[in-house]
Amino acid sequence: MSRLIIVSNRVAPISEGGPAAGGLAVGVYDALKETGGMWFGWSGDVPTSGQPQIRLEERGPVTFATIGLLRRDYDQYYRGFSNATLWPAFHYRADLVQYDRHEYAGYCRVNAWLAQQLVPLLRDDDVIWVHDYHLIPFAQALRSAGVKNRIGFFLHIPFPASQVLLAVPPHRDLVEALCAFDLVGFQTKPDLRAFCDYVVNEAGGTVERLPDGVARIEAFGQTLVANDYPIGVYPDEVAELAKAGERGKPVRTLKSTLHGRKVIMSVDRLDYSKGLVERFRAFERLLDQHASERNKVSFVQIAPPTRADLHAYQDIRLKLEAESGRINGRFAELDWTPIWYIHRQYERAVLAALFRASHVGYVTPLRDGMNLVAKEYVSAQDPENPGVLVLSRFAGAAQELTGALIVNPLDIDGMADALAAALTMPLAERMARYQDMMAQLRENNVSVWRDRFLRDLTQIGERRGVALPVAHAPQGEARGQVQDAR
Ligand code: GDG
Repeated sequence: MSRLIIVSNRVAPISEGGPAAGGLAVGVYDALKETGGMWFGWSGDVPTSGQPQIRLEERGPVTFATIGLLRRDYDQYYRGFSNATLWPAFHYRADLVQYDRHEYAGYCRVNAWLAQQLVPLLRDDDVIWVHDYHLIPFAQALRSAGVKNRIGFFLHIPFPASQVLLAVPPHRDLVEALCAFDLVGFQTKPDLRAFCDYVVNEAGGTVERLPDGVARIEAFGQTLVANDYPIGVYPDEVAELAKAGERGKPVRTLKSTLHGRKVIMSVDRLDYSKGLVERFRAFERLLDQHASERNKVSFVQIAPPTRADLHAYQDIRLKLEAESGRINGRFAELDWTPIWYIHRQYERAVLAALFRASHVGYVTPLRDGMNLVAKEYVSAQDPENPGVLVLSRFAGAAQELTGALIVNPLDIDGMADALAAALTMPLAERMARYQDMMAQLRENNVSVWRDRFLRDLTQIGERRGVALPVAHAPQGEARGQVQDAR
């Protein structure tokens, strides 16, 4: 069997309880710990002198291969082009996009350098799976170094509509770089459609839907395939963690402090894409317009810090501190704090137990590739007395978790009404919604995600080599048109 090589910007430090905050790390680690293989990427260190050297560490079936980044590389590749240009653009925040051509040059340089570091570690039959927006030029870089292996790419964040992508000056180079992979995977069908739309309408390429639903793309002189692969969790594992923590200290503390009040729970990296300000305001609106909920419910927002050296992240932090202070000042009583805003990280097991102890999971990003918290919240519930998920329509997870109360995070009144409905929902309806979502989560767990992607990647020779007949395509579906996925 071929060895699996995972490449991601950051190789997450793994503690006993799994990786710390960050969806990619959680999903990738869950996938890799079963197959074994190598995980290659940045160690998180920024050495101040000397050339960074690769460090290899074996842990069970996984080899961690990590390397530091020099300060200039960190600034240009990671903090600059990846997180100040691509992240906001891909989350539809063209207003926050900052672009500097030196940073883009640094982004390409670091991709090439990382690829050169990986090459000596590769074997001929390795399957290489590259993750996320930091590493879009990685396949081009490996190919220039002579690597012939199969190389797949999975984008964890949304792929934006063409008109938004055009805000990133080197948009064409980026899509051309994506086309150098053998397989490109997206979280949802709308992301896949947006990519195909760019290929056809901006790059003059062609898209054919193969009988099994995969898109066969020709563009920039390359042939590749693309599809949607919604990432999952291990719902039963999360449920066990949550159950085990039911009588643990964090849950006991929460319950004794709340004196029987209900809990609305949110957990997000502190990121402007997660819609936290709108969420705080909708909770305020709930207290305004549903006065019976005052002093009956608290909203707990856990938001571990992330990318704190970027302006946009300092701004969102200040805004949230101001909003939570203002709302608490307005409604708090001697015995009741409406919003608990906690700017720190917790262990995975503690989070699972807190999810189970709360009545509403409040997950309302403005844009999100998938959102694993939504899936973890549902998984953690007590099947006999489950909580209700309130979920943004702009999270990829909303495509699957149709048993949630789906909201538009810009509609503050609508979100307040959904919270009120969630807090008063009868048990029978909560159970029906929970069962529906749990069935979906079990059917598409994280190993299904991994296996579907790797199966398609290993079949690529057949798909790319000869143009497979589009035998079942209905008449009129000419090449060059974007056809709907499956
Ligand atoms: C990206 C995409 C996509 C959060 N706080 C703590 C903690 N977490 C864990 C959660 C969850 C993960 O981090 C966050 O995952 P999300 O999916 O919600 O969001 P992103 O980090 O933005 O992830 C996203 C994902 O990649 C996977 O493809 O779903 O759309 O943006 O697992 O539980 N974990 C711990 N302590 C915390 O305080 N241990």
